[in-house]
Amino acid sequence: MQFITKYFKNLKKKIDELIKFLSQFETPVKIIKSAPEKKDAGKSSSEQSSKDNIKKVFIFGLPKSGKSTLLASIIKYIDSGSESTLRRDPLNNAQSVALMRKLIQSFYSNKFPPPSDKNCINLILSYEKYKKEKVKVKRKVEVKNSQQKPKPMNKIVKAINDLQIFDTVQKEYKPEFKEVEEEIEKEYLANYKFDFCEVSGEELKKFDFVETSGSSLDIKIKNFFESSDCLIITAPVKGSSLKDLEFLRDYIEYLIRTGYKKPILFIFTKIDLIDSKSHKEIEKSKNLYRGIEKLLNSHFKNSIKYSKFTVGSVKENITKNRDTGRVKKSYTIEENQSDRYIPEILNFLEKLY
Ligand SMILES: Nc1nc2c(ncn2[C@@H]2O[C@H](COP(=O)(O)OP(=O)(O)O)[C@@H](O)[C@H]2O)c(=O)[nH]1
Ligand SMILES: [Mg+2]
Repeated sequence: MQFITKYFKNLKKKIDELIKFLSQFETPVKIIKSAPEKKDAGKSSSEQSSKDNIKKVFIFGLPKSGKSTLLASIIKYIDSGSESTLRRDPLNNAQSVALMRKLIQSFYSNKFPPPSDKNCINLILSYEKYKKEKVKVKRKVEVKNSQQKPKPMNKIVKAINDLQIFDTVQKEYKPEFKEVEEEIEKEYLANYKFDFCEVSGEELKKFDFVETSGSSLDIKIKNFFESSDCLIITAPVKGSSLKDLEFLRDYIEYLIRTGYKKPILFIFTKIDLIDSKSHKEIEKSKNLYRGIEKLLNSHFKNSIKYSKFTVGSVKENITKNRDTGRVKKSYTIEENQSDRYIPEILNFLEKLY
């Protein structure tokens, strides 16, 4: 008798617990949303740390070789393109933002950027874009198990099981896992920040140790050059004088002598000036740089890339001064096609990250 009383007491206790458990289902069910996956979750640590890392780009090119036009085209491409967003930072880079405005304004009215008289223009170009990256991830997958996987229990059955009132406890299922590696594509927001240093013609000449012996390069420019992450050389396919080419050649000798190790992008500019169908014209322009190319290829074989660029088609405007009778030539952009050439250049720059 005592045993039966104890049994029923126990059973009552268990049923009370069961009722208590079931009563919680009367309260409204809360849905907790998991936090959205961060877009940059797939970033590798090197990318994370380089987020604010600014890459220095030294642009070397003789006066009027198209350096400013190239910079204006890069800004325009980023500003008007659908895949990237130009970021300005007027609080930290007021000068840069002012210059950017000037370049964009002249460019959108089909004018070439105004020449600069400063010894070096620093243009901080910052932009972001979504990038896809293939990453390898390790994942656990269940190995086929001889033991049968139990059907998912509903909460009530599980509660009864847990309370162990009845003898119906299901055998514990122990799945076996193995680790597999697979490649997945992750999207992340990449930040790029470049500091372009475009040196004025006068300052650039100070690289010419033959002509200006004794005069030294501005220390800021020298430091920038020495700490640069890459070098862009602009070389027009037409219109360079023999003196210009000699100077460029000596600059390359200077790079070899000082052991420049960073990536170099050699851009043939103003390619609209030669007829792409004329074999003779192409050969003539190739001949201009043949010696320079040979020198570059033998000494910077693994770090040099070549590219080409044009702003598009250019219109020559001739105005005659009524009083003096002097003729003045000016150029405007007829059709801006620079966007075509920028992705290759940006690809080179983004690889620095
Ligand atoms: N035909 C042609 N002329 C260009 C092109 N880019 C620049 N120019 C001309 O070259 C001049 C100098 O260009 P700029 O970019 O200021 O050269 P920088 O002195 O090296 O900065 C411009 O005013 C234009 O007249 C181009 O792609 N095609
Ligand atoms: Mg310029």
